[in-house]
Amino acid sequence: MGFSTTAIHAGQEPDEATGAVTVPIYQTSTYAQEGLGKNKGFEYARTQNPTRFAVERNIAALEGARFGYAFASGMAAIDATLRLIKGGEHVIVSDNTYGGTFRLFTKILSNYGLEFDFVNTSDVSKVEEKLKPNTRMVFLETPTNPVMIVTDLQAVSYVAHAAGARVVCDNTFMSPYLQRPLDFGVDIVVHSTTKYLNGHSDGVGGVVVLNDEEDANWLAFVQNSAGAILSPFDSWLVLRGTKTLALRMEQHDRTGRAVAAFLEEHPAVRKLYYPGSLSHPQHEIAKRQQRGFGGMVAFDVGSLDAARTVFESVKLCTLAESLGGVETLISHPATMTHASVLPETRARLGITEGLVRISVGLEDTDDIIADIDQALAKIE
Ligand code: P1T
Repeated sequence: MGFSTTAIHAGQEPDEATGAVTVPIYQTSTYAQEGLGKNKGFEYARTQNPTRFAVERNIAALEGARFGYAFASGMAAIDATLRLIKGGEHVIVSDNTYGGTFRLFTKILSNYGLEFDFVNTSDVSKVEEKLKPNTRMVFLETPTNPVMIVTDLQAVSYVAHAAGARVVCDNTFMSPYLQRPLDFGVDIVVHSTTKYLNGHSDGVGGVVVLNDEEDANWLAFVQNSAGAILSPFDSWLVLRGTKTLALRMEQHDRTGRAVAAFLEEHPAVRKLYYPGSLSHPQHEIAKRQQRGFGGMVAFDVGSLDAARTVFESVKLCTLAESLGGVETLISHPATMTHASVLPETRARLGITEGLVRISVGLEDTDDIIADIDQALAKIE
């Protein structure tokens, strides 16, 4: 079956009781039981909820996975995934990730004996160098937030598996329409559903999908025991979102290409970060493992003053954190999403004070470009 057919139908049968074609929002905390130990498979809503089950099955199908677990946020999904690692074990992480991921690993999980090494995973030899006998996970983001570094999923999976480590990929920037990491040997995919999967900037959520049954059972246990579940309403919003995922991603991708081409030629733009550009260092890898390049584009205008001018001059683009929604959002990684990353790391990665990130929305392409054009023209 094709992607959109799966998106519209997987995990969703017409409601048995009424025939409702849309999975209802089962807004209940508990379920009546017929007798002790006699129930319909639903006991308590932290453990089981039909709306959440539907979105979990839906996203698992889109990623080509057997199991899926939905959480209250992308960070909750990542936190649950790291519960596969025990104190004394080692994790290799892409050195540019969403700032919140870096913060969770370095400020919280490292207090519990988990050991982290951050490397540029676009260079597979750097991953190999850091592998140790106690390495149990390689955590990738590709393309990375916000400087769009691309990691070769197949090459890293190969070396990690040879060393007995699982590979996790945060696929938030691509969505399963543009990239399916499990097809390249990755073991576990995480998403912030807050972004493209929901797609409308109206819900926070996260999901983990995977094939390994033992790891899946542990994640289900963590989901129920720690309890950071996705609510029925938010599950329903994500289900509504994935139905149009293919159409939305096609348009995000089209406009992303046009915006990047415009920026690449603009004299005020010192550097462009976009894997679709022929000058991107991992352009060929991106072409091989992605169906397109998506709607995320970052560019450097050289100084905080210039960036501020852009933020204060845009009229259509909205200055805000987050991405992947229908409206174009523009943000300043250095002070917003990546404020918790050490200044020297930010400098090394290119997250300068002049870096601007755009999540191109679904407005008309010409309107988005015209807005950025008039804002860039205000830079002195
Ligand atoms: O915000 P939350 O749903 O908890 O997701 C966290 C997260 C995880 N992974 C990636 C790649 C992300 O980009 C995010 C959240 N990112 C933003 C809020 C942002 O503006 O980049």
